[in-house]
Amino acid sequence: MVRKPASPVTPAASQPPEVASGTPSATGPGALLHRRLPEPPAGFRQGPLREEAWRSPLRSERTAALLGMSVGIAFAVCFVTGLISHLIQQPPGWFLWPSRPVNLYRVTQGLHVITGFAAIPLLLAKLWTVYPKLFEWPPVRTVAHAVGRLSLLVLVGAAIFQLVTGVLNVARWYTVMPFFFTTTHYWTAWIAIGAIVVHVGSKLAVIRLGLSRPVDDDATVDATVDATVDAADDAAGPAAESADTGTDTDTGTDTTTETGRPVREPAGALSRRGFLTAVAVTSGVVALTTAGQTIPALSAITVFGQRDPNLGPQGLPVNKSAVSAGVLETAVDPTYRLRLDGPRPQLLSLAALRGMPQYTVTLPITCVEGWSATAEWAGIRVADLLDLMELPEDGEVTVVSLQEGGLYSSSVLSTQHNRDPLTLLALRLNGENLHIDHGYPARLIAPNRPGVMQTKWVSRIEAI
Ligand SMILES: Nc1nc2c(c(=O)[nH]1)N[C@H]1C(S)=C(S)[C@@H](COP(=O)(O)O)O[C@H]1N2
Ligand SMILES: [Mo]
Repeated sequence: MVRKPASPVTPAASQPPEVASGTPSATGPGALLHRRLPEPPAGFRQGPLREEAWRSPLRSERTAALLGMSVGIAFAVCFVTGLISHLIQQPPGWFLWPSRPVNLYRVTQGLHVITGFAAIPLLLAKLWTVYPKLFEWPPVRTVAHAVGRLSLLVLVGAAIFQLVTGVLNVARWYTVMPFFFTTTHYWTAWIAIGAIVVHVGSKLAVIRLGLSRPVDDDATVDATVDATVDAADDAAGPAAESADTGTDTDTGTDTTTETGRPVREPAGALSRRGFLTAVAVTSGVVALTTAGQTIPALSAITVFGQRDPNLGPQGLPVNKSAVSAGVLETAVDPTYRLRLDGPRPQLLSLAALRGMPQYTVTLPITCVEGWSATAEWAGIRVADLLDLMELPEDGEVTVVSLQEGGLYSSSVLSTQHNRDPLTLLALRLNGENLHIDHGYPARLIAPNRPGVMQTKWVSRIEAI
């Protein structure tokens, strides 16, 4: 039970200001939270629960804090970029997404997927660094301690869930997800980010001290951190109390001897610096080999990207084919008419559409799954069609597909996008008539918009 001596504890750490001033009183509601719970029989303390079971010097507060910080930053980037993607697709009244710069969504969504993939090795390393805490003894010290451990379960569960479902979605492996990916991934993101904020808040003292020393200087920092945190954590007793197991944070104390001097690592063993470097390199390699699906210069080394942005009919990937959308016949029906449902309804044949002024734009398709590819599109300005149907300047429209049912068979074109001169009802792609899988006879292409909102096989434009 005596995990460490009082000797390495600095006077400041053994009397931290938090303990002196701000601890719950012995009678307040805090007292219940911090009352010691009875310890389970010592006989249960076997196997991984043994005191000496976890000895790797690679597990220190310092490595845990650095890895935690990188996981935190990665999740923050994923959260913000994911939130942007969600808001664009389901915009509340206050949210206006601009049509320029044309590649902005490509950057935010590319970052979302690349960062998510790069976070996998970081999270694995972080979990490896801290998982001995699963076996801390006693399993629960106080009610507050038990609540803290439960909240970690939520944090780890939500974080793993986000990375796993994100990868499954990019891999388009929906059969193993018995829920609707988009909604679930969105709400779990809030749980994950909330749990991260709570976790960081509760560990600030450890994190600050853990980060304040060089990586390989493991002499007294861990013990100091432990003492401080134990004291703050565990107001029931004095900081250096020998009965305090301090297992909350001291997975790295194994390198501290009774006198607080570091144990020498055997020559040739992986150092902490080496461990962190290996993790960083792995994460970087994953990022680079994912990024090729959206950064053309890296496409040759794409391993984790599911799409080569150059592969597919007319040099562009296809997500939903004409066959799977059930439009094989309707799309090539000679009686096809584009219906404009507005103040002045119109029916336009393909020949009529081809007879209107044609424009050429260079714009990317940016799939939410992270791949994107730039192409040259030619067709009619949507603004011209809106004028034809006499839609008011501030009017919005829904673009509807020949495809019946399906989540992406229609999309809303907001005022920011529908009058933009780059927003086309495209008839041609890279110099040819649209391939049927790219939306023949006509598809929407607008700047700075998720792929799911670039509706293919358009049959109707409808005023809202
Ligand atoms: N009608 C319809 N349009 C659609 C879809 C769809 O399922 N149905 N998928 C969208 C998605 S998810 C993407 S990424 C783009 C891909 O366009 P592309 O196949 O021409 O590359 O089309 C979009 N347009
Ligand atoms: Mo997509």
